[in-house]
Amino acid sequence: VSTVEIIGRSSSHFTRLTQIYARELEVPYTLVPIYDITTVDATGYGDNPALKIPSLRRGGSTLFGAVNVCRALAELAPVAKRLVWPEDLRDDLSRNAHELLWHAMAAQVQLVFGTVVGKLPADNVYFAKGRAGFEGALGWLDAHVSAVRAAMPPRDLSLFEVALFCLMEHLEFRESLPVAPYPALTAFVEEMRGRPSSSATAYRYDAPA
Ligand SMILES: N[C@@H](CCC(=O)N[C@@H](CS)C(=O)NCC(=O)O)C(=O)O
Repeated sequence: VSTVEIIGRSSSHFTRLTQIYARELEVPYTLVPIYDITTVDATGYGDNPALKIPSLRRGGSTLFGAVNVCRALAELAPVAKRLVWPEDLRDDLSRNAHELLWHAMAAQVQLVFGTVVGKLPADNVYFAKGRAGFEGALGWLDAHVSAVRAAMPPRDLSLFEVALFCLMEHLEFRESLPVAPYPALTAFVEEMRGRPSSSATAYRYDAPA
């Protein structure tokens, strides 16, 4: 398998999702860091016109977005793993769980980009409502995470679990929301933390050499 490039940041939860997939699926990769997340030049984002990370570059082609990247990594994987994708789970509970998880992933970006990077006031209705919905989604996930996981077939990896892990550790890394109100989610994080793919991708800020 030839080495692929993941364009992203070591401090990004969407990027970490793809890095954990690459490691678990034994696809060699190099992380091409983007140092300035405020730049509006698409070149730095692997030419993603939406100015978002991550992207995957392989074989002269570029793929945008974390879920796309995970799917492509699964196709490149030299090993057979049991993978669970959102479309494998068809009950309302599982579908709601994915909806709220993707919402929370995006809400974390909104909160951090707006109030930390953009230094905008957190009490503005845009962030106050964003935060309330974010907390609502996390509360729902905390109440249902056990049932959602119990409904999944035997697996080595699921997009839901890896993304949830990346999100929860990011809350602590960025100190955006306290994790204490979500005991089931913090217990889940402890379980996932032991994987070599988790420790190898711990959040940090990339710095130019
Ligand atoms: N739809 C994208 C969203 C990714 C995303 O929001 N990435 C964040 C970093 S974790 C980002 O690009 N933030 C910069 C910005 O929002 O301007 C995906 O699924 O990969």
